[in-house]
Amino acid sequence: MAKELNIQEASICPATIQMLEKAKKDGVQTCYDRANDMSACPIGDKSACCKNCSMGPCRLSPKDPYAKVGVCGATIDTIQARNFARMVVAGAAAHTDHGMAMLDLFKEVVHGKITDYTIKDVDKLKLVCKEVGIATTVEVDGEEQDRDVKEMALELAEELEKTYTQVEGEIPFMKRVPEKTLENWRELGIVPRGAMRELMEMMHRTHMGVDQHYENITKQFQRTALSDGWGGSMVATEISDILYGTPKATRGYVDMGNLDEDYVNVIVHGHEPNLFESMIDAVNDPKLIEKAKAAGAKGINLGGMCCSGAEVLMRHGIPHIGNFLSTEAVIVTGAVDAMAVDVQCIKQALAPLSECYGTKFITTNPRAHIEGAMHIELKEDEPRKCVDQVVELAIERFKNRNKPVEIPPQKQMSIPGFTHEYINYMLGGRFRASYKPLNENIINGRIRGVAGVVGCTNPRVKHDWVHVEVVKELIKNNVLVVQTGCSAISLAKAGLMVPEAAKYAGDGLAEVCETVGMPPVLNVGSCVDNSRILIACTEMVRTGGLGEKLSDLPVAGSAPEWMSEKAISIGQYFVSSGVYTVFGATFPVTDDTKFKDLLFKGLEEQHGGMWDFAKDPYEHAQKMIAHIDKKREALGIQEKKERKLFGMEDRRSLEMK
Ligand code: SF4
Ligand code: MSK
Repeated sequence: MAKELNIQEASICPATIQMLEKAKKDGVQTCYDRANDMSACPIGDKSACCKNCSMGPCRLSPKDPYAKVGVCGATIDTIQARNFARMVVAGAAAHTDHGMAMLDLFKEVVHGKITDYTIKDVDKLKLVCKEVGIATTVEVDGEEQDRDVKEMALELAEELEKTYTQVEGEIPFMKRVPEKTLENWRELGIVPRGAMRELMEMMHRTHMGVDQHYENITKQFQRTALSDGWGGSMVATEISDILYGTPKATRGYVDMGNLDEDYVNVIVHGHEPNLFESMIDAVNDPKLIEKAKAAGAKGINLGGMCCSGAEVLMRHGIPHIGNFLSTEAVIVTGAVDAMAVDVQCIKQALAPLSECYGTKFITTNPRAHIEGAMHIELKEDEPRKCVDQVVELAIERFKNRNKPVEIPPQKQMSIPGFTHEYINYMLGGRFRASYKPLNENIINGRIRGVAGVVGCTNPRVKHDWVHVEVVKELIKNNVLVVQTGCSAISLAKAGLMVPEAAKYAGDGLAEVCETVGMPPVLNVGSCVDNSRILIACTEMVRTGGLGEKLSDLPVAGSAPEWMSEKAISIGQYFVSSGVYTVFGATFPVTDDTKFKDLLFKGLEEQHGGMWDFAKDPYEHAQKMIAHIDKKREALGIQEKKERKLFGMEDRRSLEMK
């Protein structure tokens, strides 16, 4: 007999709660019910089992971890290090494959073989070229001139391909890493050579009977994670900006109230921006709008979910309908006429659930089919074939809607789009773009430090609640928060991504926000855009006054409700970059083991970053604040100095960079 789900305790999102009540009445299940019915396996939860060969599977006791070993003799430290490494590999592979697909697309666009997408942001192209050492100008008759865009783009594509395929050397974006941090990685032997090589070697080393020392396994999974953060993910972000434009602060609405019963509602869910960019063209096509009107609709309404949604929310202001734990609830509204998905974080349950509500559920990526879903492949040389068909199916479903529609009213305004480039501009203006005001305000103590709060939502904890409480506690204590992914959507729904939310911040942070006109919680995009946080941290080091290494900065990372292997890879590349990182919900290691000690203590000696865990949001935030204070102390800036706020005058007086 299934346990009764306490819906009011499952989430703090009113729209999701309303839909969970409706699901109950409709007799359908969601991940909340399934998590409620099925307890997590206590051995798997602590990574104390191994099924790497058929002499096992072997289960060790998480309560008495050194009591026994696997059939081959593998200890708890080896087993959990291998399991952790494989999570890093899966997460890093997801980002890397996404990045490589973006690079393939970029090459085809530059060669003119794909014409539906173009290079939209030439400035960004030049900036990335410069960062990896590619010339952007050429001397003609003694005069310096801009280089041909196609020529530059091809050279950049060739250079960035090394991120994936290089077998020896350092990946191109190592040129961005602060010198002292890079020196440290070189000494430790964790500079990534090329993502494919790191992923392959990691899988080899976790095979039965290969690498059986947790410290050596840890070294390789750090290298693998760095090939994601400073490689696969970073390339995905930069190429997306070059092709589709670098986001700037913009107005964008979130939550289920953005669905409209009178319109044909189309949702895009997944991670790669191509599907969404083409869908924007389709829903704005007058012919398709006419068809929708002929079917009795007022028009076509487009919304996003998960990271596909997060990207277009900040790039185009397209509404975001719900984060990972709301994706089923969105279908339960009965208002979704079609949902097109590509890769990552798409619950298999969406297919049968869509069938219950008559929603057309369409997979579009050759790498991700789902049993029960219709598959219409998005071919990048003719993307409109796929997206137009999705819209036609949505119109057909609208015409034949035969289920009651119930749309929760919640609709919240937010200001996303705080990319590194925009922060630079926001703080210093067009001609004096600079991080100097940010560093100054950290040094004078108005801003205590910066926290990256990211990651998924997970039905094992109260949906959105941990994210919101962690962030509120941080800003109350003058910590500026930057966010990505589903976590950003939790805070946007809670109304903290508007300048008026400065009222929740401590006095110092509130004054800076009011002076600059920014929210205390900044949305920087999707999961792969965590690379933007690395770039922002690098810029803080470059600007000066806050140390020489990334680990000197008064910053901390957090994923309060994480669930995916990608989150482990992200957490690891932050830790290996020198950032203290706290996870909530659960942590996949056994307590009182040497491996846990290494992750939670030993790594700090190597490069300044380490893992931590706190389920309680207030403890979680306080741990981050304590770390930030420790770094301030080490920098000698812990004493609050006379405040210095940067107004227009100050900005004008800043030296040109
Ligand atoms: Fe058991 Fe060792 Fe095989 Fe793992 S590799 S299943 S610990 S025998
Ligand atoms: S979508 S990885 S649930 S953040 Fe990127 Fe959200 Fe986590 Fe997926």
